[in-house]
Amino acid sequence: MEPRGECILILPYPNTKNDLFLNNEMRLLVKSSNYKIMEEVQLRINNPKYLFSPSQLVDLKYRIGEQVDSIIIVGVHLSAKQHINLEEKLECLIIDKFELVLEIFALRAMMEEAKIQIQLAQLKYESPRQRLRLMNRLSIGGAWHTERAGFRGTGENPLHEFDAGTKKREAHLKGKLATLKQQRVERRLNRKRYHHDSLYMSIVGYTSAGKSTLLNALTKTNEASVSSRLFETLDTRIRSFVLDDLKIFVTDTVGFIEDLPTFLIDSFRSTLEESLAADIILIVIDASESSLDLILQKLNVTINTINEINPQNNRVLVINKIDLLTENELETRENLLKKHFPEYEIVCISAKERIEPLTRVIEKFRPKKSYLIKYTPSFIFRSFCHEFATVEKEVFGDHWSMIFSIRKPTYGLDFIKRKAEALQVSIEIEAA
Ligand SMILES: Nc1nc2c(ncn2[C@@H]2O[C@H](COP(=O)(O)OP(=O)(O)OP(=O)(O)O)[C@@H](O)[C@H]2O)c(=O)[nH]1
Ligand SMILES: [Mg+2]
Repeated sequence: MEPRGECILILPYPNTKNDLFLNNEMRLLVKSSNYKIMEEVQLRINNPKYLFSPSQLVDLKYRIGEQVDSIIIVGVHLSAKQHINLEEKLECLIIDKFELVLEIFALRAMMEEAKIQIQLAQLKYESPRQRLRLMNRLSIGGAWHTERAGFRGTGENPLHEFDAGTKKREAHLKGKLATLKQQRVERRLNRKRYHHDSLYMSIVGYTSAGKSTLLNALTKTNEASVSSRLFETLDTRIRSFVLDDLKIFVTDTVGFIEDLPTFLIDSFRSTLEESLAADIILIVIDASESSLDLILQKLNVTINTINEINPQNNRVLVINKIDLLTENELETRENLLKKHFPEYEIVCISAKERIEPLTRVIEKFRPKKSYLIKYTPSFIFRSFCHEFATVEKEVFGDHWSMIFSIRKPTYGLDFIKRKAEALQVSIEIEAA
């Protein structure tokens, strides 16, 4: 990707460990969006109107100098008012954390639905700022002046026109999204109709945890784009693969980050909701993070986000990138996660080198199929069936019968038939 320009990065002066973490993440975000950081400045946030004190602003202005195309990236979320105030004081382009994330999202989205979701989020972000700029140009300074005499009811008020334009555009984008959502729901229903006995899985996790690498490993392709840049994946594409005779559909999802704007999550809510309505959620963790705290922090961000959308589903914690760990490091990390999340199934893999432990876990979630079996009375055959399958109901008469369920019918039914033959028990089996 082409470099997008040079910038001065302003980060809040860190007071806590979390501030350090957020600042670091901000640097990665800037890198991922291809701005070149010319200078990094750490400042104290101590002014609600301009964020920074007058003397800090003077200093900043001095650093920018005469460069008209300067870009300042601020590593926090700015309110619309703060944004415009800073823009006017420093007379240059100011980009805050929201805007940067939106820019990255806009660059990476490939599918139409994601593109429109981002346009909607951009509209929600941009319109209050545009409105303020317009108000300043009209020198009316405050919202209460918008109804002043001369404008009222004439339809000439530029602010009214602006608001109407924004509403119209929002309605247009929402309409497009509704159509695309409908098409997606229809596709899903069709898929469920034709593949009702398949397994549906979704891969979630912090950005760069290795979700797309895992998707490629499971489907034995290289279709999903993999990169160390943040937010590489934005489109929730569905792919399928076969494990023994079980067809599995799997979706890769947008990665999460700490502090992701809620309106962005809202924009992606319907696609996320659909992905998270899966039979299994694989929560991928980058186990090679520099500290245990960081692993837990990133995992909590993921779990909190998915809890908000769908708190009930089978979850597997997938400890990834174990090829980068020593045995001791892996043991410590695994024990830590077991202690914090005793209710989750945990599995350790390297999406790059070895995913077999995960396929074994997926087997446990293979949907069961039910069958009715009638057989000539035999205690030995009956106890074999009890051991081999889950017996749901039994009836005893001239013939004995039971309804049982198994996970691997192709293999399981054949095994039961062979056992009956060996015991000279005559049987009839049909789907229940
Ligand atoms: N050593 C090692 N690197 C891995 C492994 N899995 C993924 N990676 C690397 O981690 C980086 C991120 O991988 P991705 O698969 O793009 O991560 P992601 O979770 O899809 O990221 P986003 O789409 O940005 O949310 C890439 O550089 C991968 O090559 C692994 O098991 N071992
Ligand atoms: Mg990805």
